[in-house]
Amino acid sequence: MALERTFSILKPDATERNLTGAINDVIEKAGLRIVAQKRVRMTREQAETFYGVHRERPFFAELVAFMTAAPVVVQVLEGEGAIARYREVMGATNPANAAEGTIRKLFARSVQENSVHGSDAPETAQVEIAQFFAGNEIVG
Ligand code: RTP
Ligand code: MG
Repeated sequence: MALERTFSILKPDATERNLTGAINDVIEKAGLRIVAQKRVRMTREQAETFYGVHRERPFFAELVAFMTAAPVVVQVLEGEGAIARYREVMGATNPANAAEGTIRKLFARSVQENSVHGSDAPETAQVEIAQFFAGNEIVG
């Protein structure tokens, strides 16, 4: 499998509870390397762009409000098959369905406040990374 990069967000429910170190520990123990990381407060415009694919969904307004309510930590993760690997480590979107040992099983509060985001495909990973990081901010 090829070395790959994925985009990750430690969401407001995670930063609020001071869980960024605990989540990074799970990420690193899973064999993913954090090659870029910064703490930001997402603007409404950034959140609306980021979740543009969900614009017509009933939870969109609430999701944007949640994502902008407190700081997030945005990251680029690198590893063999990093996109699929991170989705596996995150667990199901709804923590009630997440497997034991996954980040969402361990930490998520609800289907919305589910602690982390991870890209779902190479194309989205590329777009999402470029929304938050310049090339020289990623050090592999
Ligand atoms: P993500 O994009 O954050 O990695 O999560 P995902 O692929 O597992 O979930 P997705 O379907 O893309 O939904 C994006 C985020 O929207 C919130 N959500 N709320 N209230 C709801 O029914 C609902 N469904 C999704 C979650 O924060 C989810 O991660
Ligand atoms: Mg998604």
